[in-house]
Amino acid sequence: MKRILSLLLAVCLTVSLLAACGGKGGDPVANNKAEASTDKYRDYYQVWIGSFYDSNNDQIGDLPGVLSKLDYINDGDPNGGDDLGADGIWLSPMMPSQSYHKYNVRDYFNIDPDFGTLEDFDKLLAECHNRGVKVIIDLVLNHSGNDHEFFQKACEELREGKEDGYARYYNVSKTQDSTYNRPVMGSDYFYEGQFDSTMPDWNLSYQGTRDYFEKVAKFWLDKGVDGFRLDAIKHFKDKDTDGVEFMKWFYQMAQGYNPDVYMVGENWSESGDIYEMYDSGIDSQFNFKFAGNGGEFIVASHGMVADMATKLKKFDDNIKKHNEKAINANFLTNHDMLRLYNMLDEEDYKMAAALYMLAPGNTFTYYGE
Ligand SMILES: [Ca+2]
Ligand SMILES: [Ca+2]
Ligand SMILES: [Ca+2]
Repeated sequence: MKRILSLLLAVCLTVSLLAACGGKGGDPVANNKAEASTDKYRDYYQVWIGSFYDSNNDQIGDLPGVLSKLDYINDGDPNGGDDLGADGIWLSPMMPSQSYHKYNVRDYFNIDPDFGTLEDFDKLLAECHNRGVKVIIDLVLNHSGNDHEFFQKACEELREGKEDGYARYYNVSKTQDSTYNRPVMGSDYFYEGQFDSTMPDWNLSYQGTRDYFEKVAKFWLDKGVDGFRLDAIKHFKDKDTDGVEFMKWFYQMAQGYNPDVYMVGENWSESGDIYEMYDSGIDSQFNFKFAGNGGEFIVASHGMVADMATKLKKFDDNIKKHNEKAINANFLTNHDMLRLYNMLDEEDYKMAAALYMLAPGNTFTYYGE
C-alpha cells in the first residue's frame, strides 16, 4: 500500500510539475481528449510487423495480422473495451527489401511480399481511419538498398567510368575515405554507406533524388498515410546540405500534399543536434536522452521524479525555441534497444511507463512493452 501511495504521490507531483492538470481538479485528461482528433497529439503504438502477428502461418508477421489484431490496439470505442486505446500506429518498414528489418529498401512503391500486398495495406489503413487511428509509416531517406534499381544502374555505369548518370543519386568518389568507405566492385570508385554495404547513402543534394522522393511521398500520402517516421535523420547532412535544409525541403514538400502531415525523426544524437533539426519545421524527434535503461525516465522511476520533471521542462522549452509547434516524442524502448521489462523491478517499470505517458508530447510504445 505504501508503495502504491508513493507511486500516486510521485505521479501527481510530476503531473502538477508538468502543468498537465495544474489546479483544475477533476479528471486531468478530460480536457485533452476533446482535442485529440484535430491536433497532432497522439499515443502511438509501434508495430514491428514481422513479429507482431502472423495471419497465414509462414512464421512471419504481416499486415493482415495487424488488421486482425486491431481491436487490441484500438477497438474504435473511445469509451469502452479493454483495448490499449492507442490513437496512432507507427508501422515499421514494410517496403520490399532483402533483410528482415527492411531498412534497405529495394522498391519505395510497394509492400514486401513477406508482409502482404498494397491491397492489404489499403484495408488496414481504411480500418485504422474508421477507428480514428492515424497511421505513420517508416520511411528511409538516408539510404536505399544496394539492390535498388538506381544503385544497380549506378554501379554498372561506374564500372564503365560514367559518373554523370545514375551515380548522381548516390555519393561516390575515386578517393576512399571515411565518407566514401565502400568499394564499387569492378570499378575505381567508392560509395558512401554509413550503416553497411547493403545501404548506400542517397545523395540528398541532387535534385533528381529529391524529385524521386517527392514521387514517393506523394504516392503514400495519396493513399492516405498520415505521416512518416523518418529513419536516421542525423545522417541527412550531405555535400550541399546541412541536413536541416534537406529536412525542411522534405517537410514542406509533403505539406503541399497533406497540410496536416505528421513527421517524427530518429535523431539518435545529443541535444544540440536535435534542437537544430527542429529548425526544419519537423513536428517531433524521438527523445533518446530520456529513453532506455539509464535514461531519465528509468532514473526517475527509482525516485528522482522532480529532477526528471525539471529536465523535461527545460528540454521542452528548448525544442520550442527552435519550433514553437514542436511536440516531444517520448518512449521507453524501440526495436533498436533492449526490452526493459526483464531488467527492472516491476514497480519501477510501471512507474517509468507512467512517467513517459504523462510527459508533455506524444508517446511511442513499442509493441510488447
Ligand atoms: Ca505471415
Ligand atoms: Ca476502446
Ligand atoms: Ca547520408
